[in-house]
Amino acid sequence: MAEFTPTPDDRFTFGLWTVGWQARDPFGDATRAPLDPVESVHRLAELGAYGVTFHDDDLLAVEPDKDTAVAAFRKALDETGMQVPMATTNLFTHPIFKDGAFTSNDRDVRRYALRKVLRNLDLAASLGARTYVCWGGREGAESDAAKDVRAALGRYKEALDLLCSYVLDRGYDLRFALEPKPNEPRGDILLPTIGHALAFIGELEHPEMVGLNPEVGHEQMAGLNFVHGIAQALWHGKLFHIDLNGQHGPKYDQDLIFGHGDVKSAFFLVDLLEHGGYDGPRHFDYKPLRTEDAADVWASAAANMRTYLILREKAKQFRADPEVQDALRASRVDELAQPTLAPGESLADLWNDEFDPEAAAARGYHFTRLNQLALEHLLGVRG
Ligand code: DIG
Ligand code: MN
Ligand code: MN
Repeated sequence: MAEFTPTPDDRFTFGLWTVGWQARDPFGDATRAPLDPVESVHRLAELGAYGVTFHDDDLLAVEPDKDTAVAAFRKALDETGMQVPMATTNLFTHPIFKDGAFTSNDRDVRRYALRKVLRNLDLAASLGARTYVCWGGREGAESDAAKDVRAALGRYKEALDLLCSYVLDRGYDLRFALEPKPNEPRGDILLPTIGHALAFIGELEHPEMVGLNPEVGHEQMAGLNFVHGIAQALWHGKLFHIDLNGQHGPKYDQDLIFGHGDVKSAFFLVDLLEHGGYDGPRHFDYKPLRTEDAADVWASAAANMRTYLILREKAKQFRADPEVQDALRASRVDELAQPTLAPGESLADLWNDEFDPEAAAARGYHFTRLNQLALEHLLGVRG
């Protein structure tokens, strides 16, 4: 029986804000006490994690003095060997950001937001982070009268261009990863999906320095197929990081434990990540359920990693199953990788096909058998 105990080699990482979420929501107060980031580093290391990620403000959860908090954080990282592959800025909690940060109508707020990010870029680089996430949770509006979206995108571009030039000037080994989300906390958020963010990146001064940090639940909130979104991000070479969690379709952002939402999508996501050329951390951005106590929080962190490892093993068995390989061939899945025109073929050649459209139309693709095999691997009755 495969072992599902995580080790740092699995490169699982967690945001400090996940296990540290006090479970305050729009309809209720916190159900858990503040959590010291130092304890999170040690506990996650004990559970087999590879690293942690943070917003600037997360470090101040229990220690208001920044130098003291950062020193304690560094000490915990040194003691555990935990890495910090990614960092980000909290541009959404403080009331100053109520109309956004980079795209607030208030120019002074936009300038303050840039200073807040610049300060944390220095800290992120000093901790060895390679990816810097920008989630524009407050960049948006509740009314189409309130936001000139063309102007907002201009300010968004201005901010990213400035931040990229700062990283280049400082010689930091850092890239930016935009995190799309369609709504919540704003009525509509700018750059709502992977597609919007990819189009935006193409307009930047340094597009090679900007990629994506897609989150499972955010695309699914918009009713989109997350596996397709990740495949397109990979195809563009823009999957710089990923936020793994669970979601039950188009509703509020649930940030469930990975696999605790659409588990079939999670299975195919792990299959893609493990065989599709993503070599970044497997990062969890989830919220322990508000119903849980402190001990349950650590059980929830372990559940993310264990579920990923179980799905990784099932995906491996799925791909190794001779019947699956036969079904993939019968469904001509591999034929899609074959260019439609042969090397050196001209359009003139295209007209020379001997082809019977009616016969082709009558052919079946046998996807039912393939999908049933996948489901049976997932349900544990094969492999
Ligand atoms: C929410 O999905 C966002 C924030 O938690 C954070 O800025 C980002 C980092 O992954 N995800
Ligand atoms: Mn989310
Ligand atoms: Mn996220």
